[in-house]
Amino acid sequence: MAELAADKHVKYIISVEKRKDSFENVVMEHLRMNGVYWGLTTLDLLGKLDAVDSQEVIQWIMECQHESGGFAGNVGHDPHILYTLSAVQVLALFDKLNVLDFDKVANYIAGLQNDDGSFSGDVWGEVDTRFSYIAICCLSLLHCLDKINVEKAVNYIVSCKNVDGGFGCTPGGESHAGQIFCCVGALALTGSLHHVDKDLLGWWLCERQVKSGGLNGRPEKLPDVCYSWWVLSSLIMIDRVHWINKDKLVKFILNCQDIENGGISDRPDDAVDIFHTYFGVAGLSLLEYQGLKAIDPAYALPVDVVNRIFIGR
Ligand code: GRG
Ligand code: ZN
Repeated sequence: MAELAADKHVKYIISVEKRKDSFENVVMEHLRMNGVYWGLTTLDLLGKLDAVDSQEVIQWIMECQHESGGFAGNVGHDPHILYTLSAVQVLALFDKLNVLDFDKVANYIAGLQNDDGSFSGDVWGEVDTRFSYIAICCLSLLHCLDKINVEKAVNYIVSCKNVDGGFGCTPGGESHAGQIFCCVGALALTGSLHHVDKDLLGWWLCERQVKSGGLNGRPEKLPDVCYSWWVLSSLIMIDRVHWINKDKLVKFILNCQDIENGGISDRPDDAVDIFHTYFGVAGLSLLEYQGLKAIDPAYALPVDVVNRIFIGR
């Protein structure tokens, strides 16, 4: 069986970071903050975070902060809750959360909570359980959950629960593995997992494994490496990860590697990208693949980074 081409993936991630005019970087211009989070978290899981100049990254992150306290995807763009979480996560990787004015960032996020407990992504008002997770994860990392109405936030998420045990993006929305990660993650971070029917949801999630060993995001859909993150992290949070065949999933992920040039794709023989490289490596980390740092399924950060924040060194 193929092994994880760790060194090749490190080279691939660093080269994407450097080639500012590459196709991948041009299409990702506006969401660069998110791409930097995926890339650097993967490097850290591979034990190679020191291959990047942290000073340079931190300075660029701070240039992306808006006067509202939120962060944009790149310098000169508008702030959004997603890029704000990515900025906080990257600073956490570098142990540099102290450069932040916690109140300012937390007030930006708290300002996006709506009367029904839901969260908007930015001033334009789109509502989605993705943003509930992001708000809760970010505020938790900043020790500022008291800035929002957690009870209402939890009730909104529970209102997005479906009869199949899964969750959608708004009440009545179809269950989707990405949305399930967000809702289960937010419930885990607020100590509210009792709202989840673990057996029912665990059954739905483990049925995502198809013949090839890969996982899909909804019934009848194709498998995709990214669901190794969305599905697996959810199964771990509800203690049902033993309901899938781990060996077959490891094989599926390893089969999606570009062994020559590095990087991981969504499914075998497709083109690699930075997102699926993260999802593949993070998935293998959740599967306890040897040589990788462990990743926290709720914070989506290496476990040592989370421990540093909550229990100190
Ligand atoms: C820090 C890990 C972390 C996440 C931040 C952005 C976010 C919070 C969560 C996104 C959750 C989500 C909705 C993921 C799903 C993304 C995805 C693969 C969507 C594709 O959906 P379809 O319907 O594809 O186009 P399928 O696979 O169903 O054919
Ligand atoms: Zn995908």
